[in-house]
Amino acid sequence: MEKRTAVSYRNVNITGGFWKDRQALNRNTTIYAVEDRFADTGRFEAFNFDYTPGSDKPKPHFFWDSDIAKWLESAAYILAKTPDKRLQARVDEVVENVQKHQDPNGYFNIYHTVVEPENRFRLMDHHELYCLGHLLESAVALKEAVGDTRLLDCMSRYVDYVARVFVEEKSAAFKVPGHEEIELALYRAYRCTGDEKYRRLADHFINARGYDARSIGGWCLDNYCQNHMPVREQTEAMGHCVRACYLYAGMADAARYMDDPEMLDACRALFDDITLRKMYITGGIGSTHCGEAFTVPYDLPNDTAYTETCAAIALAMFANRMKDLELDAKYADTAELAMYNGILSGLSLDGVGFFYENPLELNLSDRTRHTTVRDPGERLPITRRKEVFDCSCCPPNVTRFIASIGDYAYSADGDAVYVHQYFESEAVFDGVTLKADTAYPADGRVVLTLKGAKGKTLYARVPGWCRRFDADKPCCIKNGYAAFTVGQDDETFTLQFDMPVITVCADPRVRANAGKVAVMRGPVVYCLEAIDANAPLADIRLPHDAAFSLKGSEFGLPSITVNAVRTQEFSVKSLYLPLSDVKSAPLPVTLIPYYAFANRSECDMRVWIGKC
Ligand code: FUB
Ligand code: ZN
Repeated sequence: MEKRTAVSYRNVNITGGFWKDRQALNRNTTIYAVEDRFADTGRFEAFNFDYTPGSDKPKPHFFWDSDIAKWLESAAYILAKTPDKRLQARVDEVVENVQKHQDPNGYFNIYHTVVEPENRFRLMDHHELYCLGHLLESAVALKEAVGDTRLLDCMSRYVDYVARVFVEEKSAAFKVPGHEEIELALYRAYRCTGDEKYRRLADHFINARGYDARSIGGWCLDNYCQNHMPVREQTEAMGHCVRACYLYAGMADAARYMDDPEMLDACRALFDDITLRKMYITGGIGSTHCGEAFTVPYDLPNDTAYTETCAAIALAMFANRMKDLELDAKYADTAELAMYNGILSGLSLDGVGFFYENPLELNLSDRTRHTTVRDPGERLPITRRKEVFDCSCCPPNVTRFIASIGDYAYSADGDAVYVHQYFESEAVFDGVTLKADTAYPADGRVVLTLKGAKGKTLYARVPGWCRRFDADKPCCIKNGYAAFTVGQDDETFTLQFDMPVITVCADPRVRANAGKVAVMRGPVVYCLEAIDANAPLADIRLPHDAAFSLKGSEFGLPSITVNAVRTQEFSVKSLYLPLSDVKSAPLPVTLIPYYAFANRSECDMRVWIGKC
């Protein structure tokens, strides 16, 4: 089995360009904004374990631990690069509280200590193992970032306790977590410490899934938490999208650490099912709010898309693991699509607001179309980002993703160096120093300088969206990567990815996009907002030979102007007219990067636009 080693964000410095700006915003604004909102809502205070029923303190939610854990993990990534007294003080406060309130037997969970202690490991959907997963990830992150092992020591004891309850005594009321996450976290702890106990427990939870007679039950089927069949038999992505992709990421780790080709086959099938049948053009997943879930192939409605920010992050995590198990550019292509579109749209441009759902179409007037029934049972995504949600899983997921985005760029395997993402950056790994000079994705030119790589092969991804690629040195294309022989100790390779504005069609089986096109430039999906078009969006059509121009960079990347076409108002009073009587007129419009929608005003928006 192929096994490349991903280069850690710790060895990659983003030195300029698109992601440097986003990391600065994350470090200077977003991390504090999330901290403040989590403080206002009682999430940090909950770690004092002093809530009592009837007190005026907010009642902890059963997965508040995970919100703070993801915030801690984000803080660790930031602290790895930049000392910060405020972040460090908050990290210390949380870690000391965990040390203080962990049960002598190792158990740690706020809700099931102060609210429902009698139900520890009795309720499959109550996220204790999910919370442990996130705490364990943050513990590993703190150790690796700043050498702080305090939290890992605590979580190591909790893992021992969980192994006792779930593997030795089998005394829990369920066999596998209702919300996956602990699997990938355990493999991560194994990778960091080399301690087999983490790998054994991860293997246990992965292998036990699909055999559990007891499931969440109630309103959802077993596929909601991917417990409908053993994981090696799963070929269709089903159920809650975040749970699914966290599991699939754990399965990719399992394939790697268990050396299990059958598991890898299942991962391949699941990945293809998602990306060929169930993924939005933005890299978002989750076609319905019902169960926050996948539905059936090609069911990708735009205005009711759920496309949770966490789900796009989870997909990127899955893809990022797969790229190191099989050389195929489709994995890094998918991670790239999610990162520039369905993930980034979850964060406002000022760094303090979040979308949980990321629809591809907003129709403000449709929100009031039901005038007769009180509760039509319809649910549309919100149209303005919020600073915090009752269920606020997405904001700290965004902060950790952006702070650790360097994890996605490079891998190595001794004989070769792999470039998966193009970030202006400097990286040192495997005895090699790699410098990438580029304005990508504003521009498709990338200059890679490698020192200490003589005799190795350089694999540089040719993005799936790119139709014309040039390089200044001979290369051959292997599974979407340009392979170059590095002949000198200090060598530069210049790559040019042609990056025109293009219109894209969906597979005709995607009913929602019939007769429509989307506009992309490089990996970035564009959208049309009503404030940039003087006509109802549903009436705007793009000619097949539309001439696009780039304009400014108000949102970090150029906007796109184009002469579209709209229908003129009917000259006679009529709701319907023969097509031959209908007149059209040119209409100049401006498209902006999808990630930037809903930042200037609340207005209609669409990614998929009519074509003519
Ligand atoms: O249940 C924990 C998190 O909250 C899930 O991952 C999200 O989908 C949201 O439901
Ligand atoms: Zn979320």
